[in-house]
Amino acid sequence: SRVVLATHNPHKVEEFAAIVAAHRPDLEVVGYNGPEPVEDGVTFAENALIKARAAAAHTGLAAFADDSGMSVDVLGGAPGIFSAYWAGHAKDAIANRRLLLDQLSDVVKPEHRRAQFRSTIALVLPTGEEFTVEGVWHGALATEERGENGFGYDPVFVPDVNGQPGTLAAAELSAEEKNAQSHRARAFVNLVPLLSRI
Ligand code: ITT
Repeated sequence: SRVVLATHNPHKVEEFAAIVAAHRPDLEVVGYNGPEPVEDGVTFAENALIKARAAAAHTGLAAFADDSGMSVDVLGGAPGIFSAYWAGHAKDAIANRRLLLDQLSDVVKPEHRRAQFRSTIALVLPTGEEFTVEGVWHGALATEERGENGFGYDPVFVPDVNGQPGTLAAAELSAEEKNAQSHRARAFVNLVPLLSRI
């Protein structure tokens, strides 16, 4: 069966290609270059649905989209849905993660630097049926940028290892390591049972 992946972020395309291959190698994932809808929802789920609906309407196929971001406990869950634009109007990943480190510069104790990556995937079927699933990757905000892999906030996020604080930033993990445990991979695992409806 075929499904459209509604994203304009090439890093997400690459990660989903590996994640889908690991869990549903038979699934044909088609890219999406259609118009980008205005993401004016107030939750990850609303924004994921806005993107998936636009792609499903434009293609007539089943479509899924990820809306994701970094949530820092001491900031009340921010940047959250504002992750892509945290430092301004341009999607500037370097400025975004430096601002976040600055905002936490007075927070010294590691247990007060807890943060999560969150992903909500929305699936919209040609019938109009809609579903959302979530994945969370727990960890802490680093005190400095580390590593060259991944994208976005990966250099400033230190994921837990076996439920305990880790030492490596997400950007220091290989793509295989990240895709085995990330918020996006966990959300996709929750999507798998729904894919039988396509
Ligand atoms: P699409 O809407 O086209 O899918 P986008 O990058 O604008 O692409 P979002 O609106 O979901 O996607 O914004 C997600 C932002 O959250 C992203 O730009 C990063 O800053 C951050 N983010 C999400 N997942 C991440 C990950 O796995 N690693 C690092 N940063 C991530």
